[in-house]
Amino acid sequence: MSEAAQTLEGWYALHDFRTIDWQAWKAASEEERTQATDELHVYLKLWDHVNEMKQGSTAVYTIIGQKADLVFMHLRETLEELNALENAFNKTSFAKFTKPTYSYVSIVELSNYMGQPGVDPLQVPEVVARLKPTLPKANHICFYPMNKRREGNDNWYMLSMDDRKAMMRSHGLIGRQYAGKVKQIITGSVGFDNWEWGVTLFADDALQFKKLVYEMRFDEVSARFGEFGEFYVGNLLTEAKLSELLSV
Ligand code: 76R
Repeated sequence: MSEAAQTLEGWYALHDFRTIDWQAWKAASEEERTQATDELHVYLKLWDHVNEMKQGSTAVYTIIGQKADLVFMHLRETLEELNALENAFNKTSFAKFTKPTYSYVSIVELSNYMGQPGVDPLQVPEVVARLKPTLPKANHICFYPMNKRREGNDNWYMLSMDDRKAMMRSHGLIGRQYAGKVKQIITGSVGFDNWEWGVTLFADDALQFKKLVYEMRFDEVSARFGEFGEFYVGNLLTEAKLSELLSV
């Protein structure tokens, strides 16, 4: 049996994708719409407060294309909290005008492939900060789930630790060239959801998602072992953009 990578886990993650039922929204009375919008604002404020208190973090983006209209990405200490906030949102009068389209359950994960021998990662402040990150207010988000292949000679899980380390080093070196342009949050989802990882990227310039993901396709770990789910790309939903979005 090959050696499992050691992983560190941080906050649990829920990516909650919704579409807006525009027909119902347009058919609703002005009063109903105002109440729904006000309730949504209350939740956005509440989530901002959670961010400020560093008890979790929530990002809200609009999604381009027909897979969804909105994503709420929530990071919290426990699955109970994620479940509670999902249910609380579902009970709002705004939720009545949305339909769930996709969700993803995972946990912020760092693996030890790039770790320094003899250093306890939990004593490194940058590592601890990355496990419980405040989600950035970048202009754009990109999310997709992925697996590492397990087929014939391309079985990631049968490779030695040294081989995997070498490939992850090359992966990390490509990633580092995008430092300052793309922020990645890797969430592990083995045992929680249908894929092995969620990849969430944030950038001010959405084109950098394409550049980074494309460059990685040529790198062995993605070229041989990467299997990908559906891609979602979105724009930051600010308070001003929300009013614009919901005005009919
Ligand atoms: O954590 C670190 O920054 C150390 C290096 C590193 C690890 C261990 C790293 C760096 N990643 C790691 C793990 Mn990554 N990453 C992806 C994708 O589309 C694709 O081809 C793959 C999707 C992107 C775009 C990306 C970006 N990474 C992982 C893992 C877990 C693997 C395992 O445990 O087997 C996955 C699934 C994964 C996938 N990676 C980086 C990036 C970027 C931008 C970096 C540099 C981060 C930085 O230095 O700030």
